[in-house]
Amino acid sequence: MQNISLPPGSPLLSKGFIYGVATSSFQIEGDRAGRVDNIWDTFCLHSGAVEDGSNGDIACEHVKYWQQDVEMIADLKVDAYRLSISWARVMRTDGSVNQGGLDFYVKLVDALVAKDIKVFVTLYHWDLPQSLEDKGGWLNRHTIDAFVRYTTMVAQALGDKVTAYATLNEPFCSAYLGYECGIHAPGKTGTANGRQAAHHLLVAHGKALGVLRKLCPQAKHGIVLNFSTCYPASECHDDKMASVLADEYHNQWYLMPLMEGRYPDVFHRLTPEQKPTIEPGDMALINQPLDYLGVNYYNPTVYAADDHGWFYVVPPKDVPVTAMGWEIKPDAFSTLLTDLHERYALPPIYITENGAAMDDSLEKGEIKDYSRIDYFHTHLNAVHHAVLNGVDIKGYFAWSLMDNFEWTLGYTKRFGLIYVNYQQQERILKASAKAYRLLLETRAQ
Ligand code: IFM
Repeated sequence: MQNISLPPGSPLLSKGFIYGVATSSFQIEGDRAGRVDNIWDTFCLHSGAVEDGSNGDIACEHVKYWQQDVEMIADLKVDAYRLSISWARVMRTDGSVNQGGLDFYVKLVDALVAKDIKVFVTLYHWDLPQSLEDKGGWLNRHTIDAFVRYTTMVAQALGDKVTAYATLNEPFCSAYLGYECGIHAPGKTGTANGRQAAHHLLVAHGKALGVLRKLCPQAKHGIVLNFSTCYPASECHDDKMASVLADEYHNQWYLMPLMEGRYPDVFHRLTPEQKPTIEPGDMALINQPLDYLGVNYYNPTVYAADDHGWFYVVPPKDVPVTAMGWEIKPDAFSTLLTDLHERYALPPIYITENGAAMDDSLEKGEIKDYSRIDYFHTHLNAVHHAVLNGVDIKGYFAWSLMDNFEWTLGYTKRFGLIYVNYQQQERILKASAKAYRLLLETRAQ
């Protein structure tokens, strides 16, 4: 497929629907010297932690090339750009502000606004300062206070120039991958750790929300969660139960406390040692009104029951997959959105991430990533169907603006609309970037 199209008259073609591209600080910025250490710097040093042994020291050198990157974003004709702030660039180890770091984001936001590009800022996209991790990181309640101080610094500097703030990106990844399975930074393990980190992250979200509302009253405030639609491996009762449990443990664990002030029923399956410590007032702090919910979706997951009444993942077999090995199933995206809408009284939704890593090849200066175009086409049409089902979706951000550091997979996977030649730091528009731009240009004016 060489084009992205939507049915004529689709709400996704209307003037108010926002299209954007997204990135995160650690994945693109480089300029290691301009900030203090964070947990990903440390994690990347562990042998075997990152597939190609790489790190974020250089990445896309966005701090150096930010002006050129802003031109590139504008050239895509997007309405909005979603970026994250590096906590370790803004706050020094002693807790004081790093003015140079903060000024970088002020200049970046000003340049985007001057080009009429709406700015969506995420405060925490997994890159906790190492000095805080040294004191226990998200297992230590004091990290919540540090997050509030950091949020205050950013909110005072950027204020209402930002269209929308998100406190956290994908707390599932920070808590489960980082503190429960240990495959992400900081590499801690254990159910108790994972659940406690998740709880502290959600409380940090709640406290930061209050600060944002006070300091940036005109901006919208929300949080970004990732979801994977859960399917049973078979029609048998145990597998069906397994997929329900997995959904509660990985998806609803984050959304239900935000929407209803309680954890899902799977909470009661945990032993007393595994349950997080919840202080009086915590659930009310988490359960505050949101202006929007950011939804990140890439793929569904299939689950089967194990012998202990728990669940395990059944890897995709004989189905289309991306270069990540993630199943491509656009109808699972509409199902997810419609299902969330039916379960909860949700605020408006922005699709804050959706996209695919594909095996791109640069031939004669061109990247004909037609499989990525197909992914965007089918997934945007899935969003269209969800809107027709009554889901209030206000916008869509493609992940990602450009190829970047894909965490434990280093630079081996490419998610960008724009190809990055890391040696020369050259940016080349892929066919998918041109198709995305064409879709945006053909919208109602
Ligand atoms: O690259 C990540 C991003 O940082 C968070 N969401 C998923 C993307 C693809 O894995």
